[in-house]
Amino acid sequence: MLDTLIHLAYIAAAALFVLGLHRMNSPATARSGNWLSAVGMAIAVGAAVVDVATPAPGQHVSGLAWPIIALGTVVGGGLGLYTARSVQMTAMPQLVSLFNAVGGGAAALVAIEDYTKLATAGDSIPLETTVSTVLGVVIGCVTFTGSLIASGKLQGLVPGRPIKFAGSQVAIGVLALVVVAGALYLIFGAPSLPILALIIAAALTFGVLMVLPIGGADMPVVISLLNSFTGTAAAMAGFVIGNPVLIIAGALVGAAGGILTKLMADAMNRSIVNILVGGFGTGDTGAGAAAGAATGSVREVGVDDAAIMLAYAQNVIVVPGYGLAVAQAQHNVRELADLLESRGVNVSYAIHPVAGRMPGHMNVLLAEANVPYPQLKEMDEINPEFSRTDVALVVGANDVTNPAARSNPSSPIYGMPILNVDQAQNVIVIKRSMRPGYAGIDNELYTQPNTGMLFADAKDGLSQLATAVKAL
Ligand code: TAP
Repeated sequence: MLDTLIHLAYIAAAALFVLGLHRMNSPATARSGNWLSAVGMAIAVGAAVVDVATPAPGQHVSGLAWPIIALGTVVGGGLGLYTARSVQMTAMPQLVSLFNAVGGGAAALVAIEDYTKLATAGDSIPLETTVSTVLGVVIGCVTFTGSLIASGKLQGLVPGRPIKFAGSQVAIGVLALVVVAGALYLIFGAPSLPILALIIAAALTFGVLMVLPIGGADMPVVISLLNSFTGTAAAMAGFVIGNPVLIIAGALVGAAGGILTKLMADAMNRSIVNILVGGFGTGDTGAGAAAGAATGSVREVGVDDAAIMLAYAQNVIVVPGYGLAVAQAQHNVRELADLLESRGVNVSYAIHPVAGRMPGHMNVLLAEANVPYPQLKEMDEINPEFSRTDVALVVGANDVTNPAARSNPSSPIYGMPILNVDQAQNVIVIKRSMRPGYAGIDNELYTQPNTGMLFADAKDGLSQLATAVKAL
């Protein structure tokens, strides 16, 4: 009876995970989706605790199980709550990466513990257990160290530039061979703890060497890929210990992370392999960016002229990008938009899928400033609107507005879908200088005759515009 209840609780938890994930489809329902998933997780943890507390006849549960579960819940839950509440929005990618590391490491530990128990008992280990164990250990260990390096790169603890050394490719190849050979030995040969230890060491080193050569600015894609690995490792751990909810949750994370990785790569018109081995992007906005200052005739626009253009427009599209996040100017853009709307201007926001440095970066920022969701338009929806728009106000966005992606086959971003900002009647660009963005290339938009550059920090520029609009 209790067993049935526990399984029903697992099914309810799995259903809540699926529903929660579905509600993440739109910013309007994402918060409730998060809550549903959290309730699902609480149910799953509760059911697992009851499961441990009521061992089957003949099954021995250590007296230490309860104190360890209680300690884990208090320490893990407390740390999770504290970090989630205190983290800066811009530091979210590195926090997600740390959580990935913890998830991957935990999945590997579960598999290692189970295998060690079976191997030391001297019994023969069923093939399916060995396969799940080996996969769980390998994926979990690669995710653990890979995610720590990714997090370190984003936090500035590890240099963001691609780090390569002589023979690093060979070393990666040798480690991969060691992992595969060791896995085959365990699957088809006798149980062996030294071979398991060798696989663990090789997989941990592989994770480090896999992520070091990737540029810091590509880390969000790498983190999404590692997130997908975490899910897969957790699903494997679920197979090892026979826990259905771990299998389902792990498979959901694995699939969702994989799809997100593919979507991000597509939105940058790059393959996942190119991201992993391409060494693209410096990861630092300073030195690399300064290298390619744009040439051509640039027209500057003053704050007062820009304010007049905006205030007397019928339609304005705001195009936010990474610079908006750097300047933390989300509240200022909202204030300016409110002022314009009070004058009868239609304002909407064009959201490019990879604007900023993490998935949903612009949605999260604008939601923080309570910008109404219906004003946020996805790229495919807003692109036909630009040619009917009086003013496109670009705030700290660069690559995602570069017409070279459409017209210049030799451009590194050629083929990347962009926002058709250049088709608006007038374009106002707020940025601090002519320095390029993440891709390190000039933007043809800035030399178009209908573009006016307003050189300023996004926060300052927007608040000066708001003051000027108020004065009209
Ligand atoms: P970027 O092309 O990186 O351009 C950002 C611009 O913001 C820079 O040119 C910079 O110019 C300006 N800026 C920086 N700080 C500013 C401030 N305080 N005030 C005003 N402007 C400021 O950004 P984007 O258009 O959002 O494109 C994102 C890029 O990142 C794409 O190339 C994309 O492929 C890449 N990427 C995105 C993701 C995800 S998931 N979002 C993941 C990996 C890579 P100044 O220095 O002159 O001010």
